[in-house]
Amino acid sequence: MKDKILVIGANGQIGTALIPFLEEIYGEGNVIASDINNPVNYTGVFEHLDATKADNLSAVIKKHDITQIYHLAAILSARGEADPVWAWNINMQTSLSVLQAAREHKLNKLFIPSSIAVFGPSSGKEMTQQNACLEPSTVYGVSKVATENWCSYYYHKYGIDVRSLRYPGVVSHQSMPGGGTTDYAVDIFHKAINGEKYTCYLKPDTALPMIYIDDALRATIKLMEAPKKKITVRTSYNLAGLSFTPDGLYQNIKNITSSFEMEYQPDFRQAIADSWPGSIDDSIARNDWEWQPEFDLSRMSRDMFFHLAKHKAFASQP
Ligand code: AKB
Repeated sequence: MKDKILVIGANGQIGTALIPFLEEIYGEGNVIASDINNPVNYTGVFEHLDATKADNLSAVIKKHDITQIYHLAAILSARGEADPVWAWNINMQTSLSVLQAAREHKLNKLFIPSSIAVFGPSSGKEMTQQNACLEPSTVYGVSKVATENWCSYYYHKYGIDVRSLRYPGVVSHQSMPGGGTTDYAVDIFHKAINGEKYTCYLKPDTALPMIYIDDALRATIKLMEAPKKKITVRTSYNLAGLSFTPDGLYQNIKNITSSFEMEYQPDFRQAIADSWPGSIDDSIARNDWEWQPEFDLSRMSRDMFFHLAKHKAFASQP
């Protein structure tokens, strides 16, 4: 039987890019997109779903004979700080609904991502290890530490094959991120392509772990398709793409469009960024399922420009 995949949070930054990728692998009719908001341009099968409601989730699973779920909905680091209890409730209720549904409906596999936000000041700043101390500074990070442990619990207690990656900041052209601390690395390209000045909310020398969307999607599928015996981490795998600072990215973009200007006005997100690592040791992912990123800073910047220029030309067509 072919797998039928439900993507929760399909309108978000990763969901928007992942769905066409999954459709290529599993076939269009076998990927069901779902989100709490209706999609703008999506023409495939879509379910309006509030994943905090376990009954609604169960109904969608039954209706489409779902065998796998990619649960991508979450309140991210910066947005979560405005209302920590609300962010905790959404992040935990959705993750627990998905884990419980996997058990009830005997799903084959689950993907529930984590984030570099699980790390905090005590985790170590450079080449942060898989088993570093997890004392995060944001409610998003706290909810992801808890979710990682629930994933491990469901695997060991109930045999649910749930897999996870600690995503760094994702840089993508398909849609805008929302509510993260790493969002500047996407916003900056939109300003540059429109010939506008960018005001960065982080200091110029703030190094953060990032990953280009093509690498993030490849890592996700590689993890999900790896044989079960290769998966040695049942909380969440450290994952690295590249690391850069706002100034490094600015200089790189200036090589493509020399008139681009940027200024700095750090805000509350600086403290979040300062609590995170500057780089990640992902050697366990490299050993277990042969992970290897392909995009460095200049390749990523050129690819972002290429795609955003295409979107812009398309949008301005009569
Ligand atoms: C955020 O900035 O909150 C996210 C993340 C690193 O998980 N992009």
